[in-house]
Amino acid sequence: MNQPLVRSPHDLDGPDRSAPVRPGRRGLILRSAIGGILAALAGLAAGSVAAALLGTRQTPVVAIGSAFIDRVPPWLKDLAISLFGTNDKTALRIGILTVLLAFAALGGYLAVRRYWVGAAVVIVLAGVAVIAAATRPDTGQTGFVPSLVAGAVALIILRMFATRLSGLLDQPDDAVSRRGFLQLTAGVALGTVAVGALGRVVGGRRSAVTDARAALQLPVPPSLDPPAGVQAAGATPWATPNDDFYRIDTALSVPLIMPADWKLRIHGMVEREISLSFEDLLKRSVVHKWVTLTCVSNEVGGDLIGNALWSGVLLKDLLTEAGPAKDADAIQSTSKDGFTAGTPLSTLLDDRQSMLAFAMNGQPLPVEHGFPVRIVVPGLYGYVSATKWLVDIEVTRFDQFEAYWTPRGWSELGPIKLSSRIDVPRSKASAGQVTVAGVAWDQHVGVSKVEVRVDGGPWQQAELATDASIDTWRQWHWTWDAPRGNHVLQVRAFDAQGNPQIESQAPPAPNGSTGLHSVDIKVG
Ligand SMILES: Nc1nc2c(c(=O)[nH]1)N[C@H]1C(S)=C(S)[C@@H](COP(=O)(O)O)O[C@H]1N2
Ligand SMILES: [Mo]
Repeated sequence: MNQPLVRSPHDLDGPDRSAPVRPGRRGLILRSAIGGILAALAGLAAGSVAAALLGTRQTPVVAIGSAFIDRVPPWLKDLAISLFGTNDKTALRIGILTVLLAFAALGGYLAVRRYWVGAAVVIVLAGVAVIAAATRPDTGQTGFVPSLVAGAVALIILRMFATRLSGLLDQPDDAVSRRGFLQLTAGVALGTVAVGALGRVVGGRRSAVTDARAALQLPVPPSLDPPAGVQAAGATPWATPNDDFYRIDTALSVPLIMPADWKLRIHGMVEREISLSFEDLLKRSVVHKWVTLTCVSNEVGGDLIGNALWSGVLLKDLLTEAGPAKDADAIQSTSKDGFTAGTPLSTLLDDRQSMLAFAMNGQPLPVEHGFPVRIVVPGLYGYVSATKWLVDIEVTRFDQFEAYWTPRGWSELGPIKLSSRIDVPRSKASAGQVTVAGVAWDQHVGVSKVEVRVDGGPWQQAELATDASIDTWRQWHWTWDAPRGNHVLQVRAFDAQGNPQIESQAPPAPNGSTGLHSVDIKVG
């Protein structure tokens, strides 16, 4: 009754523990682990089909991953971004799958000896996924079902493996049991692949949304070309193509919204609630504006920044129509998947042209960038303003709510900090005339000067490219007569009032990194 759970009946008979594991036993361990892993994979495949049929994104892996993302501490999020960049989501999926399968292997090993002990491992794993899915804000009523289905299928298959393999416990070399295991393995593997393929066919929601996106006719900007003179030779392209635009969000699987189903409610401390469909939005007067978006998680010298031509409707117009109460000071914007941002009302009502954007560089918003509608506020980090897959705006007061990142260690307010970056050279150069170039930004304040220095020497003024507006980044370049050897290049910017960039180093949390970008250059 009280023997350790992992012991087999052999152990009870008192085998010599110091004896080398018999080949038959090692084979049993391997087979039982394979059984556990296949049971889990079959469950996951069934869960994906269930998710596709129900039209939910909450497969077991997505459910666990999303719950994980909501709970990870800021330092770990930053570490993930710096290790994996925009691939952090793929890394998380692989990580979760690896952990799940490792536990499943253990479950398989245990189940052969005592089915219910192995089954308990599967039940706990499925239970975690069910709870994770059920506590998501965006799962609706059925989000937990795929995890439930996955758990049930995994249990059934685990039972089949346990039954087949238990024969090998007493007779490790029993040919009939071995053949039974092989047949079951082949059957389950084939079944899993077939069910997985079915899931792909059924999961047509993504293609329905991409088709609807492709079919949209949106107001076209007068020109997609950057204003004249904004590009400095050698620097990053001033206009960031949609495919190269950084992506940061908590959505492990992107919300899929059909434009025809999209509705936005503007409510709360207003005189008149407004409800808008996508069609209503397009009927309103449209603005096109270049705005540089920046992520608060951007490290000094990092690339979580991009500049695009956004098209949309002014929030100022909509909010004025709704009539905010005098003592309201914020909006809380909510995404389809439950993400929220808190934005000062003043930044939406002033002249900076904050907007509900539906297009990016003349294209409907890419699905990953918030299709069909997101917010763009010049001058604020994305986490306090740029809600993608927007579905709700509540006019309120900062003392009435906490947005998504606030209880997770980030400041309530997130104005972008003056910063600058060296784009070229990054590591090597040939002796002689070298173009040093990069970008500087201080959205909605403006950049007035950029300086570069070599090896801690005197600051030298760089040449600034044309300024498109105070809401976009500004490019600069400087010609360096580079001598051979190892050198350190540094850059610093000044804002429109002539204030220099903060030189002391600070990490991204809680409200944006500071410090000067330095690069080590080997001149040969
Ligand atoms: N729905 C939703 N919107 C979101 C986020 C999110 O996690 N969920 N992240 C914000 C953050 S932190 C940033 S920096 C910007 C990034 O926008 P992008 O991915 O289009 O570059 O989106 C903002 N909008
Ligand atoms: Mo961000």
